Amino acid sequence: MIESTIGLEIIEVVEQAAIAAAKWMGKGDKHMADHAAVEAMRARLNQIRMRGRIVIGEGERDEAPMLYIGEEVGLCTRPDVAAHCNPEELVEIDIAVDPCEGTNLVAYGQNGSMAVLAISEKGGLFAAPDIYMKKLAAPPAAKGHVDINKSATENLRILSECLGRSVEELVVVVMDRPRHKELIQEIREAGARVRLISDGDVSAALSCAFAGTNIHALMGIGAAPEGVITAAAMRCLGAHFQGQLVYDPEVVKTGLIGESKEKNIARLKEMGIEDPDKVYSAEELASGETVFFAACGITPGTLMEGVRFFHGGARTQTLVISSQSKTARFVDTIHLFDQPKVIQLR
Ligand code: VTB
Repeated sequence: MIESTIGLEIIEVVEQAAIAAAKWMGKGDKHMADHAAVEAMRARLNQIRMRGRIVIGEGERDEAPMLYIGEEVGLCTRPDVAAHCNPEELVEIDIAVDPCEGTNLVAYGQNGSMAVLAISEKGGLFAAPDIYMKKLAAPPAAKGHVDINKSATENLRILSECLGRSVEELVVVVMDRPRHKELIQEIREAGARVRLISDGDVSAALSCAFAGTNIHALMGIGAAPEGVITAAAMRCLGAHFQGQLVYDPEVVKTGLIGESKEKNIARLKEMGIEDPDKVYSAEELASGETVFFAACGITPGTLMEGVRFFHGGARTQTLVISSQSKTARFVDTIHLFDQPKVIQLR
C-alpha cells in the first residue's frame, strides 16, 4: 500500500513542473518549456521518501537525459539509502510522467496544457511503448456501453441514450490531424458537434469524466504513453476509457513511429506484447491496487486554471485523484517565491 503522504507530495511535484514550464509560456520554444518542466519535476520527485521507477517518461535513456524510462527517483534510491529510509519500510512505486503535456500549447500560449503524472505500486501501470494509441473516453454513465470496436456513429447513439440527450447535443473532442479526416466527417454526419484541438488529449479525456464541461467524448489517435496516464485518472473516476495501440505508420499519417508496421509488431513482441491489436480497458492500463494521479494546469484548461504569476509568487490549480481515499480534489495553491517588501496575494 502506497503511503498517503506520497499522494500529497505528488501535488508539489506537478505544481513545480507547471510553474517551471509556465515561465516559458508564449515564448515559442516548446523544447525549453519541456526541459524546464522535466528538471523541476525530477528535482521534486527526488525529495520524496520512496524508491520510485519511471515506467513512462521522456523516452529511452539514450534520447532522454532525465526522467528516462527505467530511471530511479526518490530519496530511497540514493547510495546512502540507510541514512534516509528504513529498508523494511521501503515503498517501491512505479511512476508515469508527462511533465509538459501539450508542449506546443505552452509555447504558443494556448489552453489545455498541464504537468501530469500517475503512480502505482510496482507493476501497477502498463509500460506502454512509445507509439500511438486509438482512444475512446466517455462519461461514467456510458462506461462499458460505448466500445472502441464500434463505429463513431454507433457510439454516439449509445452515448445519447446513456446521457439522456440527443446526438445533436453531444460534443466530441478530436485532435486536428489529417488521420482524423474520416472520423471528423462521420461524427458530423451523425449529427454531433466536434471540438477540434491542436494538442492535449489527456485534458480532453479527463473533461469527459466531469459533468458540466460540455465535453462528452474523446475519439481518435494520440500518443500511447499518455493513454496510460489518462487511464489512471479515468479508472479512479469511474469513467470510460479504452485504448488500442496503433503501430501502422500508414494509419497515423504523421509522427515518427518506426519504418514499418512489420517492424513495429516485432518490437512490440520483444516487449512482451503478443497481441498488438488488443483493446485495453482503463483497469488494464492502470491495474495497480492503489493508483494516484495529479495534474496541474500550465495554461488554463477546462478543469484547471493555468499558472498565474504575481509579484513574488504564483498561484496554481491541481487535480489530485486517489484510489486509496476515493477522492478527486482540486487543490488551489499560492506559492511564495521570495519576500518582497509588499506582497499582495492573489
Ligand atoms: C500530441 C499531443 C497529445 O499525443 O499531439 C501527441 O498533443 C501525438 O500526436 O496530447 P502527434 O504526433 O500527431 O502530434 C498527445 O501527446 C497525447 O496523447
